Amino acid sequence: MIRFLTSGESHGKGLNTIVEGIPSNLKITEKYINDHLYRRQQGYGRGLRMKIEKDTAEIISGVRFQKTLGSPISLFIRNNDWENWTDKMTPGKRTADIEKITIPRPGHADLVGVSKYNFDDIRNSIERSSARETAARVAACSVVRKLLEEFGIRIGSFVESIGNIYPDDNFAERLFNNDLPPQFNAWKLACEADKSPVRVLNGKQETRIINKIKLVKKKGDTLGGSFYVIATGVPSGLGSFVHYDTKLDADIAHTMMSINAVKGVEIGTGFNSAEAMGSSSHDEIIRKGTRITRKTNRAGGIEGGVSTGLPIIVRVAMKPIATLMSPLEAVDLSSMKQVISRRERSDFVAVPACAVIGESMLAWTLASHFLNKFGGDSIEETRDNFTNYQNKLFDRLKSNFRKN
Ligand code: EPS
Repeated sequence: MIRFLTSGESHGKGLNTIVEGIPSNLKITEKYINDHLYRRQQGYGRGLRMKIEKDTAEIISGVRFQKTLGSPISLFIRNNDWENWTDKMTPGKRTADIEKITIPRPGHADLVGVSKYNFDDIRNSIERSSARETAARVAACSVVRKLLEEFGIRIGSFVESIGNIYPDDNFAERLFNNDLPPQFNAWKLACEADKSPVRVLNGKQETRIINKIKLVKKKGDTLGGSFYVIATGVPSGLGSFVHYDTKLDADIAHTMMSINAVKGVEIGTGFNSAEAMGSSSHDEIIRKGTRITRKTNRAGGIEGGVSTGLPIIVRVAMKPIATLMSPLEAVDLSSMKQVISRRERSDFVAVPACAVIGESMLAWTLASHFLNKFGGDSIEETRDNFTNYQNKLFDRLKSNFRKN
């Protein structure tokens, strides 16, 4: 079983994560982790914070000579902005002149946070509920992303829409139709998307989105959008149908939904399949050499909670950023009067970054099911188990069903 914890406030000293259960002898470097942290920081429409931070993870433990030791891997990301916030965020004594925040912003965890934790300052809520925490997730999940790569599993994402601007040719259709060259892999797709400041695959759409972000920014408003996260090279057999908490699709929905501002998750054709007939919804089964596979991939690579061996296709909806420069109404908790809500430095759009975080969460979920199935204290042991299963899959099916 693998698990990770994160700790850290948005303007505290930094973010910590401890990743546990990773087999020994997996090659990993700070550079590998930092390359993914860099990807999370990009995107047209981000706020000023991303200019202050140059997120890099320091490996504190669990790795020696660039290989995992099987012990907990601890990573630390320093917040450069801490220097500007030491008085306001000190774990030490409060100085009298630190102003309390009393007006909650609609759409944030401000009001629920102060109510639930019995705070007298909304700052106490803002700090941990901030999407800054996702930097620690990306760092933690980069370790398992590296593990999956050892087994040919690649993960990528692209932005489908921002502010209701969609491409004329949605790449997702090709994924559902299984209309992809054999060398297609999800990481190549991610690299393609990374070339765009809004991580879309279509130049015309990119220009329209950037223009819309500029307009919305002028109005003091924000935007959300949707993105796809894909994994290729996933073996069949991850997850299970035996219980609600062993299903791969259920776990993916859980981890995606856990990302700040995510409001919807679909696997495969998702909500569209509710409107289609069975005949245009399911994937016919075919034989390709020593593989039994599917003609199409509308199921998004999962049937009955178990991976089919086809690409995992996840679509995610992110709501618009909740901090508005032209704020909505709220109640000032110090006077209990109706007021205009507060402004706070924020992003205008963070869908491109959210897609990178989605990649990280998918990597985590897949790695968790992968190691549940193949186990291993060392990467070599995991590989033996994996290879054995993969090599025998077709022959086992054939011999099990052979008529005497
Ligand atoms: C973020 C850091 C935050 C925000 C953003 C994401 O920094 P700050 O609050 O200092 O500007 O830019 O967080 C949110 C939009 C949010 O709602 O929490 C980051 O590192 O990604």
